[in-house]
Amino acid sequence: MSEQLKNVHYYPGHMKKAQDSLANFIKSCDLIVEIADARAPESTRNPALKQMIGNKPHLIVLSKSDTSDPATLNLWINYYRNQGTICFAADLKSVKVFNILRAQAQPLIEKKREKEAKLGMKKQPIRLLIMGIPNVGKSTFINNLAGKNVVKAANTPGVTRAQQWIKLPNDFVLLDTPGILPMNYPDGSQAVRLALLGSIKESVLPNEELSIALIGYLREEYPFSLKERFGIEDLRELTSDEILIKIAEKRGFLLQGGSPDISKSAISLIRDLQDGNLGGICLEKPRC
Ligand SMILES: Nc1nc2c(ncn2[C@@H]2O[C@H](COP(=O)(O)OP(=O)(O)OP(=O)(O)O)[C@@H](O)[C@H]2O)c(=O)[nH]1
Ligand SMILES: [Mg+2]
Repeated sequence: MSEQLKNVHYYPGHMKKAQDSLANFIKSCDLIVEIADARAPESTRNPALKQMIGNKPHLIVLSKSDTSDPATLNLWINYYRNQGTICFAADLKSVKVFNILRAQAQPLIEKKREKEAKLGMKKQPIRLLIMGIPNVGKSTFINNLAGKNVVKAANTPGVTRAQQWIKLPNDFVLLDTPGILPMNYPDGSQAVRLALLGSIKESVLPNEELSIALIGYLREEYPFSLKERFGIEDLRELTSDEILIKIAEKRGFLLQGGSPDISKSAISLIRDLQDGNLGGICLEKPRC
């Protein structure tokens, strides 16, 4: 891995501001819903946010399950459940998750209602704080629960820039928050995964190196994805650089003069991963 991929420092000012104000919101909410990407669950969690959660009731939603490898995803769900954390995976774009969430949060809701009854208080809404790194699907999760588009969601990091409370037509109130990245990456491969999945914006890390790293991983763990998507049979005889050239040739990405357009090939491979066109992929496995 090159020095540029190993030493990533990318922590825009708006993230620091968002992280600073998160502490107060954490205090006042009933449940923290942390969204992480089902293709790299642990890499798409921010250690600083994990620490801020403390003992607050906490649930992990692994988004984009439709693009993940089901067998490895199951290992991850069990990994978190074995740690005592409530966790479920979902395709937030096509499966309604309200009932799943309500069932998972039920013990907590009952506890809150009992406390209110004891104090003679009126029922208060259940306050959920939705947090995570950029582009993991926090706003999509909220739109899913609301049953319509109440907040903006798009495949680019940093869409949500400010905290925003959303009232649902039931007992729930949700807080959408801006994505917050880790301040640094002791293990460079985490930054690579975040860039590949679109949580670190495209201009921060070189696409060609990212795509070579991706090819290196896919040829070991998911050779069929490269074979099926691009019709490359002789994977073992090719280097990762040569595979990137082959992808350019197979997709017809050629520069003037006919040589392969590596840059276009790299961007399109990364886009294929992000859009789920390479089949179900997990970029990491739990250490059991
Ligand atoms: N395939 C798939 N795409 C999803 C899913 N959830 C979210 N997305 C897509 O992921 C992209 C990012 O979603 P957002 O909801 O904007 O993510 P966010 O976490 O709010 O991002 P920021 O506000 O930038 O921090 C969008 O293109 C969504 O359509 C899912 O479960 N499956
Ligand atoms: Mg958002």
